[in-house]
Amino acid sequence: MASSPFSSNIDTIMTIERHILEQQRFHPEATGVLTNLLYDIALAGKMIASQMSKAGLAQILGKTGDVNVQGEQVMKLDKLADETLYMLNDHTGRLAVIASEEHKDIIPIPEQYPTGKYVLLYDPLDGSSNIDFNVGVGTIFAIYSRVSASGPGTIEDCLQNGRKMVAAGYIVYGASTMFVYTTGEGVHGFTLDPSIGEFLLSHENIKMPNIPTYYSVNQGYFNRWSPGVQKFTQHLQAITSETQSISMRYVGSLVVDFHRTLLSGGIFYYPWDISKPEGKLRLTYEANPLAFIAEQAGGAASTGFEDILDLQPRSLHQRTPLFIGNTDLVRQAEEYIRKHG
Ligand code: AHM
Ligand code: MG
Repeated sequence: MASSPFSSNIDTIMTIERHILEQQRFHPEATGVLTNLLYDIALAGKMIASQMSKAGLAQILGKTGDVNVQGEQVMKLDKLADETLYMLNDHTGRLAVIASEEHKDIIPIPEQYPTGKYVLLYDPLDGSSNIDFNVGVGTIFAIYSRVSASGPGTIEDCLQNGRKMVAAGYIVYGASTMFVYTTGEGVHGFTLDPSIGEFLLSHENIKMPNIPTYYSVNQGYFNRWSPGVQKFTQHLQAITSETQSISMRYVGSLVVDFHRTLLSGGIFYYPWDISKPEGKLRLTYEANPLAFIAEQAGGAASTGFEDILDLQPRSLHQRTPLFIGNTDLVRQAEEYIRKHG
């Protein structure tokens, strides 16, 4: 192999584009369509991040809250994130169909554009109730291969078992913007360098630490939980000893709470309760993609009874309880629930 004529370390900078391309080499049969699809999502992430950074300004500049200084409509950020993801993906010929938290039904590819072999599901702006308080939010996505033969994609394309997922990821819009994804070859994280407008590899092959640091749950609902969930929570509180402590953090944005759990070890859970018998979080575009990432990072994700990825989705916006994080803790939660309900 010819050696580089340069002595600087510039060729060690791993952009997201280069990384996705290198991952593609693990799959000799790959045609590059998935690579480009992931890159389009990363581009959407950059565009959404740019709007997010102006979040507070939209209202100030718009005065009425409806129209900004350029005379454009001021769009709510979750709608804007939804449209950005759609606009970057509707015409590329890579997708058969799209589904979004913001739309009741599946979103077809417009007739004038070709359909492709992949299916994209997303929550465009998870945790959007936090935006007004300048707290981190994010985009979550899942990608499948279509099961329908050709033409417009169908609801069956969107309701596939999580184990069929081809790729999953999320983008966190926080103190910095991060893109985290898996194609089943480990979990990789990139941080947006705003000075060059590019995601650079910052967290390679993420593995969830085995020693848990935090548990994360909305403990305000404690009295609504089942005895098993209550006892599991009390067990977590009792772990704190002189040698080990497990602290509590809860942001209220699933994607941010999960991101912290992934990097620090621990467990996030949003169980069912007496007012939400199905749980709150959505299976197809929240729990499933994060479950794929958790498993790839050595963790687990469960409903409290079975693995999230084993569920067969019945509807687009189906809710599910979610326990996600270190495998030991997820299995302990299942054990408490099995014993105490
Ligand atoms: P949303 O889809 O309306 O944003 O709700 C999902 C969010 C998750 O990001 C978060 O984990 C959860 O709702 C917080 O709910 P709660 O306020 O009940 O703790
Ligand atoms: Mg959400």
